[in-house]
Amino acid sequence: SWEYVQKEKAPDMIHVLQFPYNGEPPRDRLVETEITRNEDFFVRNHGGIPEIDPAEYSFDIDGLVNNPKKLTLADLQNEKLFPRQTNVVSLQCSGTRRIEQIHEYPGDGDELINAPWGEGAIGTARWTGVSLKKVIKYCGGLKDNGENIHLEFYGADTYFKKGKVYNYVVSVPWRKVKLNEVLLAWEMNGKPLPRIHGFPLRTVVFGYIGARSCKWLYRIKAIKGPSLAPVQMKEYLYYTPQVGKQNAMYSNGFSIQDMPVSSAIMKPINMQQIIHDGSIKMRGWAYSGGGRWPVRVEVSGDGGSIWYEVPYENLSNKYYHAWRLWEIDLPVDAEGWLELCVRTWDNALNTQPTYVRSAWNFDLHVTSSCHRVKIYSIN
Ligand code: MTE
Ligand code: MO
Repeated sequence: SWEYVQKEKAPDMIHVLQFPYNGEPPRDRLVETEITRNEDFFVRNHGGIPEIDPAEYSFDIDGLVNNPKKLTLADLQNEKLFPRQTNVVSLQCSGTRRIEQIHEYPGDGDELINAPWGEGAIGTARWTGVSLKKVIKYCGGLKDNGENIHLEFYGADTYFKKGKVYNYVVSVPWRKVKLNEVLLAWEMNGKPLPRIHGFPLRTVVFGYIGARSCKWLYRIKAIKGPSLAPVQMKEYLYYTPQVGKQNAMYSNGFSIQDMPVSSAIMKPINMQQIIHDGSIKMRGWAYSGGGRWPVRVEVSGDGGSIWYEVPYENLSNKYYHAWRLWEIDLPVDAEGWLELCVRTWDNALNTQPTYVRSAWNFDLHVTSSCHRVKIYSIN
């Protein structure tokens, strides 16, 4: 992997895990641009990076489709067969901000796979490809009218867990695909997908956790119900607070699909000393999954007693499936240690839990509580 990290990623990526490679960009740079540069986009891998020769490449669509097919990239890119689609979509790993849960609940989670992410396991790109719905149609549609059918995605990478080797396999329900919200993408921001992001082809599932956006795609299988593969069944689960490491059963976990509303302060950063004249510039991102979008971002300089609304014109463009960047000059009189925080409301008027411990999931996925940073104010 290291070769591709050096070739395709910015030199100052924060290496969250060395192998499998997991990395996120420096906080300030991530919120400089609404569309994340490819070299700054976070990387989440379970295993190595497969080397696929695009000339040899094809992928299979089989299972409960009427006419199973093998397609090449040239087939997908043939505009007589499939209309091309480009969407601005954020991908967010459900592990974003896990480091806060690790601090709150030391010992929880799966130390083999849970990378200690900060606020940078999210990024936004302009993805180009074809809608999976159109490809299914080209295969004569689904059997049984698509009733309870999931599309299972196979990635060409392999990973180890507890001494066994697995392929990366996940699934999404047909009702998601039907909305044209699952793209088979070969371009990221107008360039071929970088190797590290799934070259030559990946799925991009809008508004779902990043895990369903399968890189290095080589097979799509239509099946009844969700995939039984371990990534789908045993990872990315949300448990009730009564469930801990000792009594967890995978069947008690809720399989996370839509991301909830969340946000983060990317500037200033934790423990920073700030000399100012009565206001502190704050910047960050706000995002909601499931086709919802941020409509109100509020910040506080006193840990959440008094909230200031970020002026609406200080939110970046609205898309249905992407983050909005925000900035505000927060009025601050106080000197000394202060807790800055942010919370976001989406268009369904969902907002964020107050504290990390307001929403405990021992599996350490989804840390969507108000994001807090401590700063030292000198006025
Ligand atoms: N696809 C394959 N084949 N293997 C993986 O390890 N990781 C998933 C998903 N797709 C993964 C994968 C996870 S958990 C996330 S969050 C996203 O890819 C991250 O996409 P990125 O690395 O392009 O940012
Ligand atoms: Mo992820």
